[in-house]
Amino acid sequence: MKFIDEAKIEVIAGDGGNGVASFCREKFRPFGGPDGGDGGKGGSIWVLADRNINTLVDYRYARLHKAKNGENGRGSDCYGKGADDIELRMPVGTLITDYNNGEIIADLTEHGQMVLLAKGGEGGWGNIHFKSSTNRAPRQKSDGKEGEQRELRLELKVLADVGLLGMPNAGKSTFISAVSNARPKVADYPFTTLHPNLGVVRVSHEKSFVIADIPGLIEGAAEGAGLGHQFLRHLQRTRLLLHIVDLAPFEDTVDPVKEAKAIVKELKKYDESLFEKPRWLVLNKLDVVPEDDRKKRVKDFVKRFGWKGPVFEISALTRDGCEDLVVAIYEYLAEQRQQEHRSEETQMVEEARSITSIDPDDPRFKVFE
Ligand SMILES: Nc1nc2c(ncn2[C@@H]2O[C@H](COP(=O)(O)OP(=O)(O)OP(=O)(O)O)[C@@H](O)[C@H]2O)c(=O)[nH]1
Ligand SMILES: [Mg+2]
Repeated sequence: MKFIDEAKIEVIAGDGGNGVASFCREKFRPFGGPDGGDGGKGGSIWVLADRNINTLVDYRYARLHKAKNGENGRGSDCYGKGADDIELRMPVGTLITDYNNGEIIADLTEHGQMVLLAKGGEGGWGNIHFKSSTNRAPRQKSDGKEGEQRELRLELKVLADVGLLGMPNAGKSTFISAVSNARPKVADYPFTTLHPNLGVVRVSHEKSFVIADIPGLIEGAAEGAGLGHQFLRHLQRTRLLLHIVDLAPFEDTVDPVKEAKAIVKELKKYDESLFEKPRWLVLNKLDVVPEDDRKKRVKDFVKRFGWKGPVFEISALTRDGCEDLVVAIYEYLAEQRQQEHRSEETQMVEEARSITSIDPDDPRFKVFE
């Protein structure tokens, strides 16, 4: 499932500093001449594509990006200091267009790609530049140029990193509402969620991931019970599944272990590769379980479910335990991504090593004549 992550930002480059008209006034140098320095350049704003960032969520919070102005020049041949450039890091895949006329400014397709978004103004000239044989004491100087400014639209097609899986009423939508910007409907009847929802989870500055909430599954979904199981296809490209379980069902007759096993069975029926996908167990609604009973109930569940993987205990309603879970997910995803890059790099190195002699017909080489 793809959705468009969007943001609108404004970039304002710095103005150039003004040049200055000044003359050398030193003892024993009666005709010292002009010595007014140039203004420094204003800071420019660049974008840098970074594969370690995967959403635009930070740009929805920080909308205005302004670089500093260059310093004005001074006398005694002092040039004004140029202002530093600003580098905005955005995910690979971001399309940047001018908000007002739709012109494409940058299409970030590769890690490390850098594009200028707003150019800083040039510094003005001091009067030393205007000296000539006919005008030895120029009073001219020029002012710095204005920096560019632009309103930009950022767009990124994102895929969900994490998928939620569980029975109706398990608290999937409550969880995604607690941790992300998504606000799906939450209600105490089954099948409240009829369409998948995506939410961006912001862990900290420049750290975020995308989570997908899908309709609940029930036993027999493969045969069409409930809403069926076709929604599971939305989880196919995720990296991690969270199996959310209601540990405190309203009715005593409901056994959470039996329900959890039914979900896993449906998952396997739908697609073996989805079943093999990394999956974490998230026991929800712990706020309803009396505190002195929690440990025992969790232990009993894990044992009867025969679960060996990671287990998290949360209350999506009070948000207890949600933060720890979110941080653990982020760390897991970051580690996965790094491993992928590492293996990509190893593959490239191996490929390079496998080239023992240069064949001019090999399309990997460009022959310059
Ligand atoms: N006490 C308590 N109630 C919760 C918790 N999480 C969810 N609920 C309640 O459980 C009910 C179902 O929550 P939803 O988030 O709609 O569940 P869902 O899994 O999205 O359900 P479907 O969309 O029908 O599949 C709502 O009444 C929620 O308020 C929790 O941690 N504690
Ligand atoms: Mg729901």
